[in-house]
Amino acid sequence: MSNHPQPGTELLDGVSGEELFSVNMGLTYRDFLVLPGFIDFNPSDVELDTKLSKNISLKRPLMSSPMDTVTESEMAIAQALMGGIGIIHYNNTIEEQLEQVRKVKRFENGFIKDPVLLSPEHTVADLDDVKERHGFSGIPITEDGTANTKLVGIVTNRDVDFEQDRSTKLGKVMTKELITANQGISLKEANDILRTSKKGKLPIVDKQGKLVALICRSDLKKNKEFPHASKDDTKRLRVGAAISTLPESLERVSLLSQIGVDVIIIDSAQGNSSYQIEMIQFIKKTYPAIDVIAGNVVTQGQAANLIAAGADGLRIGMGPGSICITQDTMAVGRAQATAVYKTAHYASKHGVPVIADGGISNIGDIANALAIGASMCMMGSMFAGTKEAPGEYFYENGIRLKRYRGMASLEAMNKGGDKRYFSESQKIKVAQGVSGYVVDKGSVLNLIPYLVQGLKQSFQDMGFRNVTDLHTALRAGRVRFERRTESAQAQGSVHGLYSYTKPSMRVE
Ligand code: CPR
Repeated sequence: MSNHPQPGTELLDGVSGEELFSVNMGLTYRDFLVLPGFIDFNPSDVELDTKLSKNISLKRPLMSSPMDTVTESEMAIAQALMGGIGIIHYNNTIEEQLEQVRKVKRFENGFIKDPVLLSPEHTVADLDDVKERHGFSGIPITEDGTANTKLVGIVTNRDVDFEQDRSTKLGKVMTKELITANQGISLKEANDILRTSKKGKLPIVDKQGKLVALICRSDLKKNKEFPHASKDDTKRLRVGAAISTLPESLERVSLLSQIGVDVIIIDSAQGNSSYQIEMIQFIKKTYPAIDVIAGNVVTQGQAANLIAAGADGLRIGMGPGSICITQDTMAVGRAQATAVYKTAHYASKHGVPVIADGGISNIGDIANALAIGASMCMMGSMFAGTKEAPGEYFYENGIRLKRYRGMASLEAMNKGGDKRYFSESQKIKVAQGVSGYVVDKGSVLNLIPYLVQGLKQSFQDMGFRNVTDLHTALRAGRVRFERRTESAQAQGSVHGLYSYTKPSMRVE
């Protein structure tokens, strides 16, 4: 640290955060750069530990947005395994949201907790259908095709490959002599059984013979270790859930608290409201063990109200989202870098971490957000289009795509997503976002390590080994910035080439 020029010395170059954001003009992440510092460590020495909220620390400053095309259980599991967190959206019924949270809390690495099931009454054609939709065979058969009844068999390709009549009932062809294991078995023990039995699948059953999980031989090779996984005190993965300020949220929070949700995000486009203040106070009083992240806000005044009400974290952003037309439609909002700096500056004095939410499309944006005071980066479009995002892939002009939509796009609002926009269920709905498509980005389990490696290299260039040092230096005026003119921005991007290949975010 002593190798950074100190304020007041001749070598001090660039401007401090305070000077950068003192102009009366909104800045975005592209409008400035961090000046390089001194390197005396490797990227692998960089620690990205950070705070999500007053009481929750995470190993990675990355999280996925509560949007119905971004975060359901599969995404939240992947985010938590990689050291961040996913926030389950609320564009669903209370029961549906609870089920998503439950799936994350019940997750155990290597154990499939809700396998596809069929009953003896289903036909070989039904099995073909499952294979086509999910891409796997080897389906456990229970008495009624649900997890509520006993396991009675298993059907694999070998049982049906030569079956001419696809209307044959599975009860006739399934294998009934099963090798099973009892609930409570460790992954290692289960793997040993699979290896010696040479079976493809190992059903795990409870005392009543009901199926509680399945282990697949094909997953054995894929089972990775996740040393940075975000876990609660009882070693379950962490997960958050979004709620609105509408009255139905009282029931949502009560049920979410019972199943162990780690954090609640009150999801409003403009969070500085009496509704939100009352909601924060209610949750903090009734469920003190749950951290509440409030927002969204972009000014210090807004932040002050929510912090005074008891918020454990703040979500920052009004209008920077990739799918968002709020600023055009409402003429209210703030350029995102200015919003993050100003609110983080205020919130840090109260020990409240802030989340930079929206408008992040590359590693540099993440690095900039952290450099100006954010403790976490929330992303929608970055994680949309991954394997773990809800929705099916489809092809357009030979390109593999998935849907990604704003929560106040007309499409999402018609499904209930307007809860964050105070629309009072009016008949006339004003869209604040759009619906579109993003390209296939592969798995989050590959994308996040790519983002993390890039971020560590960025920290090395800045000359900081961790987020705490970076934030301490920011407050002391030791992180030095420089504004970028439009021509500097053009020069900083690829230019002057006839053609080139853009690096892909799809990491295999
Ligand atoms: P990107 O990461 O895609 O740029 O932005 C995601 C963020 O956009 C979300 O976390 C949320 O705060 C915000 N958002 C979602 N739907 C929106 C609509 Cl319709 N309008 C404005 N902001 C939206």
